[in-house]
Amino acid sequence: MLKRKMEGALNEQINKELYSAYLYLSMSAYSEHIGLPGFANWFMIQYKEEVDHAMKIYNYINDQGGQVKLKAIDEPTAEFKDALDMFQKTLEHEQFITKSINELVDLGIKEKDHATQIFLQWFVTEQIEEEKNDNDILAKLKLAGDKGSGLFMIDKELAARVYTPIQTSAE
Ligand code: OFO
Repeated sequence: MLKRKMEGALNEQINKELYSAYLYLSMSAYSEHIGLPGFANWFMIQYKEEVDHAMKIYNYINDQGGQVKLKAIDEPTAEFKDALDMFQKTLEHEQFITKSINELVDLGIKEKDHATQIFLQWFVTEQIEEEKNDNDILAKLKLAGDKGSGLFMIDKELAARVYTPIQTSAE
């Protein structure tokens, strides 16, 4: 059974995950537009993963007898300077999501909601991986350069990323 406050906070998180999806879809479109198909692939997979994150919370709210309430999703920016700018914005956004997940855990502790605390552990771990991936790609972009052959190599590497659906329900 979900308490009102936690239900509201989880619904907010669904909105943040769907905004994340929308932001990365916008980056995928921009990458396509500037001729970087590997980056477009990477961000398209990121988009799908964010939808999975939203659905994981959506299913949890339902499983716990709560009510999912969807809110409007903000418009993401469509303008980026270059590949480096996209990944700087990606890392910044993921740091914001990490903060948001940590606040949810804090609320779980305050409300003595053990089930939600355990549920959120998956997201705590996921955020470590997300930030690490973004930092790794940012480091490569800074090292190899975000132009010419360096950028071409990174684009080829990002083209190899494959989407693996995450488990979004308890069963
Ligand atoms: Fe990018 O992890 Fe969800 O938002």
